[in-house]
Amino acid sequence: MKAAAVVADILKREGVQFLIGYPVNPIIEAAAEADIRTIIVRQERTGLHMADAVSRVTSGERIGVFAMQHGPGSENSFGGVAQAFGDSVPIVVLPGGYPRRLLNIPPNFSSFLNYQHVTKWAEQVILTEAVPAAMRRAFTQVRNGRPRPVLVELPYDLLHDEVPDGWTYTPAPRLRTGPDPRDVARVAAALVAAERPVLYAGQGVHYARAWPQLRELAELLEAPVTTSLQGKSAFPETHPLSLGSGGRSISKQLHHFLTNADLIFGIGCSFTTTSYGVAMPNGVPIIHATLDPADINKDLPAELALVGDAGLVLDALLPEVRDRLRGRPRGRAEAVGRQIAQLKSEWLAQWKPRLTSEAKPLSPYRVIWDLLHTVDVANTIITHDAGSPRDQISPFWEPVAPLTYLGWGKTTQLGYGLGLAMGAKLVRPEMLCVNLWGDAAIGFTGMDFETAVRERIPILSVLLNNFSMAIELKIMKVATEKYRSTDISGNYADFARALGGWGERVTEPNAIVPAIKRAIAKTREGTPALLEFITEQAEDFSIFP
Ligand SMILES: Cc1ncc(C[n+]2csc(CCOP(=O)(O)OP(=O)(O)O)c2C)c(N)n1
Ligand SMILES: [Mg+2]
Repeated sequence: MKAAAVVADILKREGVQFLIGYPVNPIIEAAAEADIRTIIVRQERTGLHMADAVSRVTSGERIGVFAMQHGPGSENSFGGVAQAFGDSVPIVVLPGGYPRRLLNIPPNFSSFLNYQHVTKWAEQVILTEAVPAAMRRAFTQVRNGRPRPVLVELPYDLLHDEVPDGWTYTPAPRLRTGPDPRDVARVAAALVAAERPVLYAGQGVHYARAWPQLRELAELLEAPVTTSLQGKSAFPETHPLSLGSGGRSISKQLHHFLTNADLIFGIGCSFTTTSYGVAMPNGVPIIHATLDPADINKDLPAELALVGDAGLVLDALLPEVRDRLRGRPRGRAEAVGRQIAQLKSEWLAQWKPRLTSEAKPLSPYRVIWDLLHTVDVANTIITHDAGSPRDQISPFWEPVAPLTYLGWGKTTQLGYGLGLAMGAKLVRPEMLCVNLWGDAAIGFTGMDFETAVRERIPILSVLLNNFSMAIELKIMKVATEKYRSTDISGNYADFARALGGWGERVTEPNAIVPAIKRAIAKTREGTPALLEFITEQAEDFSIFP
């Protein structure tokens, strides 16, 4: 067998159903021959974002794979891999390489060298007989430990050469590690002793599918729960103990409970310092449970720590906590729930004028509020984009089911949301998959709306067009006044229609809901839809200094 066919065969054995890619890479042709659906994008970055969503939405049960050509293909893919690295998403990246006689000669781009900093594992294969072992290493790395991209660079000429007979391949296992029982006992004691603990869930809970255990722990401790943006939807935000998610903008109840906490328990999170995560208050002791020991004491010192898969950590903690409580709830839940409800209603009352505004241009908050109350939230997967849309939606969207909000932001590439929604739709075709973005964001990856049309991936794209990079207005005052440097323009409803999708421009407040309903109906017929809402250049966010 030729090396390209061996790679395709291995992908199939690893359960890969779609190969997302951009030519030229002989693996694409070999995958099609092996009946793996090939999906061709308009630029590499979106394809990587789609592969990223395949892994995210399946908790890493299925791994997103992307293949591209050597040189320009690999050079142009950097953003997509870097985003997956920043947000710790396990994907397999298969760049072609220059033919071996030219492989490491400048100025030829070396994926092996250039991707070192944004992958957890990168390999360059130069012998056909080494292909199966390289793929085994890549899949073992991507399935285990800290989720992050892995890369195997396969030179163009090598992919056309024969792999000697006799090669074998066994799919890589997914192995979990558990915490030290002595530390589990210490953590359980500290959690039970705390008067005002707050649980903070990261995406480790999603990858471990440890949602029931998280909920059980919260209910046992009668403690409020928040999440990182990446962990959003790990806990139902309609639950009486939910504080909503962390992010740049947050709810009043989250701000209040975090500030007044006497202990914060982070589970499946990195506690990385970021502008797009809620900051932990100074001086409050932290217990840090995470898969990756490299995160312990990294940005924040931990009073106690547990290293292990979030599911195994919670499985170990639950009986220890239960023992210490001796089966007797302490009767805190009602008071905590009441206080959350009180703060939440004050907060929503404060935002109500924005959320239900009749103004024109539209309030972006009104669009989000109407969207939230028109879709079937439990059967919708939504993602934000970089810019104001992220900070406008994340505190107000209340997911009720796991992995129905794809949150991100350790790095924040404009245009990421489109590929995420498309990748989500590939693996969850029964769900309404939505990306919410601004008019700067669509400038980066908008052309791949054509991919959604051509490849029959009927997503709903919600665009807030304020003809501006509004989030930059405050920091680009002179450039805006003198040179209109934050202005942008475009008619994106026309653009969507020109690419073969459904497109509507909405300017009236009472037209928002009917347009959403028509667009959802179009997605059900198999047509991707783009709703372009003409919005004001809002600069208000639910931010607590
Ligand atoms: C690739 C990339 N370049 C630059 C940025 C910095 N950036 C963040 S948001 C933004 C402008 C966002 O404008 P838009 O999408 O229209 O949203 P708005 O704030 O206007 O609602 C910029 C330039 C980024 N996140 N990603
Ligand atoms: Mg804008």
